[in-house]
Parts: sequence; C-alpha cells; structure tokens
Amino acid sequence: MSKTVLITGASSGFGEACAHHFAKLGARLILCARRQNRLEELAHKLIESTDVLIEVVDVRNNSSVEDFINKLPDDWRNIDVLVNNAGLALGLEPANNASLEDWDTMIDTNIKGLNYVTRAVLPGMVERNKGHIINIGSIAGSYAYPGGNAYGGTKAYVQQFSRNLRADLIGKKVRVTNIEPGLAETEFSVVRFHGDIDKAKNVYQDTHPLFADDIARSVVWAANQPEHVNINTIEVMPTCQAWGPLAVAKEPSSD
Ligand code: NDP
Ligand code: 8X3
Repeated sequence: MSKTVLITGASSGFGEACAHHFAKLGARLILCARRQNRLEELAHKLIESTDVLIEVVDVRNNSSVEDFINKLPDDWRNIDVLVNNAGLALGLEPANNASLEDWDTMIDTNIKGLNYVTRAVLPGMVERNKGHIINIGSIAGSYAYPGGNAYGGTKAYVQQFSRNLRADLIGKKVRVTNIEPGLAETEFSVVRFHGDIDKAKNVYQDTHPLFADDIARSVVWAANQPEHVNINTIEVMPTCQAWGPLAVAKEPSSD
C-alpha cells in the first residue's frame, strides 16, 4: 500500500493500533495528537518499517489544524486516507447532573474537531479526485444508554455527517466510511472517568471486550477495498455485548 495516511488521536488506543496496521502494509503515516512524548515513542517504533511524520495538534483548535495541513511538506500533501479518530467521552452521569464543561469538550473534540480536520483535508482529496475519510463513530451514536447523553449525541453527529459527506461527494472518487465500535478496552474509560483507573478497569472486568487491534483491522480492511467499493458503515461489538430490553419505569399503585 503506497498510501499517505493521516491518523488523528494516534497517541493511544485505536489510533495507535491503526498506525501499526497501516505501517505493516507500507503506508506512509502522518500521526497527530496532543501528547508529543507518545507520538515520539510511536514514531520511534514505526520508523524502521515506514516514513512517519508526527505533529502535536489539538483538533479543537481550527487555526492549528489549518496551519498543520497547509504547512505539510510537499511530499506529504497528498493525503489518501484520513482516519478521524481523535475523540473522547467524559462522564457517565445522568444529564441532569452532568458537567456542561465535559459536554462542551466532547462537542468541541468529537464534532467540531472532526469537522475542522475534514474541512482542511477534503478539498485536496476532491481536487485530486481520490481519497478516503474513515470516521470513528460509536454504537453510542445509534443506541441510547443511561449516561451516554452528550457523548452519544456527538457520535450520532458523526454517523449522519458521514452519510451527508457521501451525498456531497457523489460523482467523486472520494470514499467515506463510519466505523462504529462497541465496548473496547483502550484508555477510553480512564479518560471518561477523569483518570480513575479502578473505575475504568471495572467497566471491562469479567468481560471479553474489543481491543484496539480489532478496530484497526476493520479500518485497514475498509481502506483496502477496491476503489469502486465504499464501505458506508461498520458496526462492531464484542461477542459479550448485545442490546437489552427497553427500560420501563414502574410506578407501584397506591391502593
Ligand atoms: P483513547 O483514549 O485510547 O484514544 C483517544 C485518542 O484521541 C488519543 O490519542 C488522544 O490523544 C486523542 N485525542 C483526544 N482529544 C484530542 C484532541 N483534542 N486533539 C487531538 N487528539 C485528541 O480512546 P480510543 O482509542 O478508544 O478512542 C478513539 C476513538 O474511538 C474516539 O473517537 C472514541 O470516541 C471512539 N470510540 C471508542 C470506543 C471504546 O469503547 N474505546 C468505542 C467506540 C468509539 P491525546 O490525549 O494525546 O491528544
Ligand atoms: C464507546 C462505546 O458503548 O462505551 O463509544 O459508549 S460505549
């Protein structure tokens, strides 16, 4: 695969695993996230198998996203695959108790950040009539669960935005895929619980969750389809996860 792949949120979890999988196929990698040390460690591991460019970028900051994309060296400008992976959940409180600041951070990252990177990269893809945007949505964008509130809302946005991108790109050879993982053990829950490792571990205890490699395989598979094939959506759950019954609140009668 002689493609140039840009992965956001490459410093851990799915993004880091995608970097390893794409590197194995010989793709050139542009990796970004906020934690420079993590990116450097990853680049150090990958550099023997492929060319790697790292950049510290906070996707919430549109001017730094634009700067980063506009100032890419000439031989890195033609991005073939964008993996819009940077994102997070914060909190699992019911909406009436949830932190508005957490809601804003999720919206700024999962929605606005994804928009900024897409808007910066897409014109080049359209001009070259070639490219693939792979968004990382979530099952939380399709199925509601207690405490999912704003996080699920942001991933519903990713789902519909992905479809609308396809509508805009009709007639162009630019593909769009939304990958919707279920329960997956990464740093996701540590972030969700603001660094409470025990609480995060408890989410996966006595389960066999997805791991980052499971999702990276789906991402790479979608990217490796022949150019006339667009994988619209991939929804992936661990076998131990399924839907429950809809909740019904019972009110005991007074007589
Ligand atoms: P991780 O916490 O392991 O990885 C999240 C990545 O996003 C990190 O590399 C982090 O890097 C990056 N990131 C977060 N905020 C920003 C920002 N403002 N700017 C740039 N990068 C940022 O979690 P996952 O790998 O699990 O999550 C990846 C994606 O998958 C997310 O969009 C998440 O919502 C989604 N997802 C996760 C599921 C799960 O159960 N794990 C299931 C379904 C979807 P840094 O902190 O260095 O900036
Ligand atoms: C992460 C999956 O079910 O924890 O997006 O929200 S879930």
